[in-house]
Amino acid sequence: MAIDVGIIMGSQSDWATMKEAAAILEELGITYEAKIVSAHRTPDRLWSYGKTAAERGLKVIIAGAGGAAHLPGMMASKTRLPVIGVPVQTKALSGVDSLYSIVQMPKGFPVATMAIGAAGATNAGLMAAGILALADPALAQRLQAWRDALSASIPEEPSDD
Ligand code: RP5
Repeated sequence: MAIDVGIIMGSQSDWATMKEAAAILEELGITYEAKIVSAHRTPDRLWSYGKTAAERGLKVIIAGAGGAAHLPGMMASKTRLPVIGVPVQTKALSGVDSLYSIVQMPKGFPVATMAIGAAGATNAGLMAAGILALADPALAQRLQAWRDALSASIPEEPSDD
């Protein structure tokens, strides 16, 4: 089966965050793979992943990393596929370090940068879904239904419970 989304992360420790992206992709019926690809610890793996991503048929890459989070930007430099960056929350600087490392890309090599942490990972999955839905009407319907259900779950009045 063709895999549409590549979820990559700098470390095993990022999976607790990045699995939120995997969960939403699964919920929406989107195929994905999840790999540990570190810009600093496995640079050759990063290079070959980026070099082959498009020819392997991936359509979107979600890249999460923390601290000196160079993985999303380096991946964007190596593939023309859209790269969505997730700043992982860190202990030392709460993920602001990750955010700053990912967001401020030079002109020409964009990374679509999400919020810090789990919300960012979920939104990365939803952003990937939105991109894929442009060419997949059935997925567009599933995504719309997901959004409608979320809206319907929000009460109009606050409660003490
Ligand atoms: C980054 O360093 C990873 O993305 C991770 O968020 C952070 C810490 O990695 P570990 O020391 O937990 O492996 O490269």
